[in-house]
Amino acid sequence: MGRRALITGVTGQDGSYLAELLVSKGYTVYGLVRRLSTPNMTHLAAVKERIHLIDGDLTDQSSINNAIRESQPDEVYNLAAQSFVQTSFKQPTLTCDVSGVGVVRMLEGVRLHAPQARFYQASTSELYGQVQREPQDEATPFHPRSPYGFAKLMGYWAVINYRESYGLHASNGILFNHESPRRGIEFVTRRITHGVAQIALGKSKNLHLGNLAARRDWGYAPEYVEGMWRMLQQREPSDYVLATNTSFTVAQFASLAFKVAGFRNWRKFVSVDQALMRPAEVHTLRGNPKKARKRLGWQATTRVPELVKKMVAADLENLEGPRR
Ligand code: F7E
Repeated sequence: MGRRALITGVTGQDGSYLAELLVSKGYTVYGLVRRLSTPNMTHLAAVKERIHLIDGDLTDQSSINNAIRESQPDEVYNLAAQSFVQTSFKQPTLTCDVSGVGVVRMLEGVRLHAPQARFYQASTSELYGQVQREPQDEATPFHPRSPYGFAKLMGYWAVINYRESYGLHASNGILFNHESPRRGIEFVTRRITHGVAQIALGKSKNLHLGNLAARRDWGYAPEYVEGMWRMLQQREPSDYVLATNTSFTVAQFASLAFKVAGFRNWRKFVSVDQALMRPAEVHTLRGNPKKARKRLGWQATTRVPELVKKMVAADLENLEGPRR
C-alpha cells in the first residue's frame, strides 16, 4: 500500500510545496486546514484535486485527533504556526497557543492515535535569536528574541521529550529563512520583490522597510521541503539544520532586487519606517548545514542572487500578466 502523509499548514508556502513533492512520490496526502470565511487555496492549485483536506485547528485537540484518526498517516509534517515574528509581539499568547502548545497537541494526537507515524516539526533559526556562535549548528545554544521564538522553543523541546519518553520517531528541522514566489507578502523578501515589481510597473513610487542592516541566511523553499522529507526517511529520528551557510543584509537583498528590475539607485525608492522595527531584533543568522549534508545528502543549491531573480520575475508576471 502507498504511504500516507498528514500536513498541517498545507495552504502555506512550505505546505503547498511539500504536498506537491509527496504527491509526486505517490503518497496519499491529507492536509489540515483552518476554516476561513475566504479560503486561501491559491498555492494548492496544482494538487488540490489530488489531496484530501480535513478541517481542523492547532488550538483544538479534538480536531487534531480526528485528522490523525481519519488520515492514519505514516508521516506527519507539522508546518502550521503563527509564523510572523512581528505579529507575535502583538499577539504573544495566541502565538504560544498555536506555535508552542499546538506542537504538544499534535504530538499527543500522534502518541495516542498513530504512534508508529514519523513526525516532523517545523523548528526554526529564530531559536538562535541573539546568536551565541557563528555559524549556528545543532549544538549552538538558543536565545530566542520574540514570542514566536520562545513558542517555537517549547515545540522544539516537546519533540525531543516525546522522542525520549515515548520512543516517537520525531525530528526537528531547524530551518533558516527560506523563500519563494509563494512567500507571504508580509515577510521582507516578498515585500521587497513585490514592491520592486510595483515600482517597475508604475503602480507605486516607493517602498517602506524596517531594519535594513538585519542579516539572514535565505534559501529557496522547494529545496527545504525536500530536506524535511529526507529527515523522515532516516532510520533514527534526529534534529537537523537546513541552511545555505551564506548571509546577506536586507539592504543587499533590496539592492539586488532593484537591479534585476533595471534600477541602479535603490536607495532613491526605499525609506525606513520605524513602525516596521521590532521591540527586539535578531540581527544576524547564518546556518551550518554540515550534518544534513552528511546524513541526509541534502544541500541548498539556490543562492540569494538567483532567488531574487525568481521572486522578482514572478511578481512582475503576477502584476502585469504573463509576458508574450
Ligand atoms: O524578517 C527585517 C526584520 O519577517 C527578516 C519567518 O518565516 O524566518 C522568518 O522570520 C528580517 C528581520 O522573517 C522589514 O526586522 C526589515 O530582521 O522576513 P522576516 P524572520 O523574522 O526572519 C524564520 C526562519 C521563521 O521561522 C519565521 O516564521 O528583515 N526587516 N524590513 C523586515 N521584515 C519585514 N517582515 N518587513 C519589513 O519591512
